[in-house]
Amino acid sequence: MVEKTFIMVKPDGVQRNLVGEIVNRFEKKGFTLVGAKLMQITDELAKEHYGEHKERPFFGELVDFITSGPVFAMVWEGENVITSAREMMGKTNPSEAALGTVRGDYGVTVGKNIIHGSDSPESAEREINLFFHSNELLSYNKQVNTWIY
Ligand code: ABT
Ligand code: MG
Repeated sequence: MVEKTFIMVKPDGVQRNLVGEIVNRFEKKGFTLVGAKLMQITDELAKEHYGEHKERPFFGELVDFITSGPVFAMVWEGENVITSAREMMGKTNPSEAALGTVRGDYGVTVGKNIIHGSDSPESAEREINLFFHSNELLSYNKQVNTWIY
């Protein structure tokens, strides 16, 4: 099933020049980029985005971290992209993430784990709507998709 997911290079990934590397991995995998922007997350948006963690002890740090610098927000499309992207990212804690995943290859600690990806179809819809206006998402055909599907 063709789905869309929300992927974000976090402030640490932007500062460490990993935007290109991450975009490259998703492009080479065969997914289609349908929206992207460099942005500064406000306190309000951060609290909304991480709402499910608001009772957790690390909530304050999480909000401080995600608003500490620009992030690169993206929407990617493709078959099973929500689950595939989570696999490409690796486990939440980079010290447990497999080599070959973004977090396994580039991360060390859970507090700075480089990349975010929606964890379910419901989160994907919620997060895409939170970060993008519908007119920022494009629908187009790529010739190469005939060699992927
Ligand atoms: P996100 O993509 O940031 O949502 O990470 P992921 O979905 O893999 O993991 P979850 B469980 O959603 O964690 C959200 C952020 O909270 C941080 N965190 C999590 C901690 O700092 N300590 C913890 O004990 C846990 C469970 C990691 C995630 N983000 N960052 N940065
Ligand atoms: Mg999460």
